[in-house]
Amino acid sequence: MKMHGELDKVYDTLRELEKAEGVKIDLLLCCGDFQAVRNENDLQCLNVKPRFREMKSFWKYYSGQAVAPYPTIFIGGNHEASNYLWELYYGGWAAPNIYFLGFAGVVKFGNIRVGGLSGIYKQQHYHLGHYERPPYNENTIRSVYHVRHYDVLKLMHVKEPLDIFMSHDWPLGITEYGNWQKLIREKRFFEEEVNKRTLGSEPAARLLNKLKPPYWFSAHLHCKFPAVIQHGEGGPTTKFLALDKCLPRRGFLQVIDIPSGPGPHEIQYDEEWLAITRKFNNVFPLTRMPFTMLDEQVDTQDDLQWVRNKLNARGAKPIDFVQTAASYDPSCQASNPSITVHCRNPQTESFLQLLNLLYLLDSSNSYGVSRNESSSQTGQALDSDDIELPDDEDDPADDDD
Ligand SMILES: [Mn+2]
Repeated sequence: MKMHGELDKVYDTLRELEKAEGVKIDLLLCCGDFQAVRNENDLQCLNVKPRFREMKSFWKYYSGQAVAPYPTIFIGGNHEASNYLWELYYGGWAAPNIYFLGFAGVVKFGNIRVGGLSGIYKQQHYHLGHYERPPYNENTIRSVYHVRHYDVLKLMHVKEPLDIFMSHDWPLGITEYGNWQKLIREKRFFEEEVNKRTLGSEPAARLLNKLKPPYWFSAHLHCKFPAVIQHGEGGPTTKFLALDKCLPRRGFLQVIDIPSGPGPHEIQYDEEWLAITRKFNNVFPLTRMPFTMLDEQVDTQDDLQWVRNKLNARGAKPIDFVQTAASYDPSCQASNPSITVHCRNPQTESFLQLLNLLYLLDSSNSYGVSRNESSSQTGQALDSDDIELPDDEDDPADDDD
C-alpha cells in the first residue's frame, strides 16, 4: 500500500480488520510515498507544493508518542523526506518497528525474503551517481528519488529466490498482464501510455524478469490493478498488485496470506544482500559522473562467506533505532526551519562498521561536484518529464512525476 503519511489511519484500519475478519496481521508493507517526516526541516526536503506540505502523523511514531502496532517495512516513492531516507541509504529503522528497506534492499521476515527498490524511474538520471545532498535545490529535490542504475545492478545480483518485491512505480509493460481495458476506462489519462507501452519503469521490468518473485507490489498511480505474469512456458508466475492511495472507500490495503516457517517473525538482515552491499560499496557512485557498469555477474561468494561468519557470531538482528533529530512539537509555534544538512546516522555508521565498509554518504568530493553542477543548472526549471500527473480533485499531494 502507499501511505502519504497516514500511518494512524492505516494502523487503525488494520486493527479493525483483525477484529472483523478474525485474522492476525504479522507485517505491513508500504510501497512508497511513506512520508517519514519528523519535523519542519524534513518537510522542506519533501517534494510537494508548499500549500500541501502537512506534518501528518509519522513524527508521533518517531518521537515514541505512538508505537507501530505491526512491524512495518517501506520503500521510498517520490514524496519523501529525502534527507532522512538518505541517512538510511542502506536501510534501517526510521522509527521503532518501522523499517526503511533502503534505496535498494532485501531483508528477511521469518523465512520470507522481501526485496525492494525505492524511487521512480526517470531516464535522464538513471545512469548518474547519487550526487544529491541536502539542502536540496528545486532540481535535486526531484532527482534525489529517481532510480539509479547502481541500485538496480545490486538487485540484479540477487540469486537466491525472493518471496516479495516492491517498487513504487509499476514495472514497464505490466498492464498487458491484467485488465488494461478496465484500467484505461477508469483512468483515461493512462490510455496513451498504455498503448505506447511507456507506462512504468523499465529497470523494474528488468528486475521482474530476472528475479521472478511470487509477489510484486507497487503503488504510485493511485488505482488498484492486479495482474499475473507467467515467466515463460511452465515457468514461475508473479502475482502483481498495485494499490490505491489511503483514502476512504479506496482500495489502499490488501491482506495477503503467505505461508512461512515458525519464525521468529521479526525483521532480520539478509546474508546475500549484505554480501552484495559489501561487494559494491567500493564502486558506489556519488557524483554526476555516469555509472555504466554492465549487468555482468560479479562474484560475491567470498563476501557471502565473510557475511555468514559475521552474522553467525552476532546474529542477524538489525542495528537498533537511534533518534537523530528533534521531532515535531505541535505545542510550539512553527519556527522557521533551519538549513538542513546531512547527518551521519549512527545506525548507518554501525552498519558500515559491521560490514567493514567506509562511510561515503557525505563524501565531500561528490558534494563539491554536486554543488557546482547544480548551481550551473539553476534557471533550468522542470524538465518535460516532470509534468504533473492528472488525478482526482482530492489528490493534492501528487504533483510532479
Ligand atoms: Mn508516487
